[in-house]
Amino acid sequence: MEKIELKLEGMHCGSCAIGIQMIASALDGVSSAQVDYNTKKGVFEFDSAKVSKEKIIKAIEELGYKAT
Ligand SMILES: [Cu+2]
Repeated sequence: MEKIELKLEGMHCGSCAIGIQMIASALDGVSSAQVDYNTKKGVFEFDSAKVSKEKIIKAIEELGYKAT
């Protein structure tokens, strides 16, 4: 299991954070997603055999946020 922390840009309220959490946890291979609106950071745990960091970032960017 791998863990990454991403800096998230473009969130403007708590439900943005929940939306990112939901889309990330819906990805196959992602076991946990914790997004904090106040710190603008998200911590994602995933199985690197099933999903990549790039794929998680892409899913977040498709929602209209920037993840680095
Ligand atoms: Cu929002």
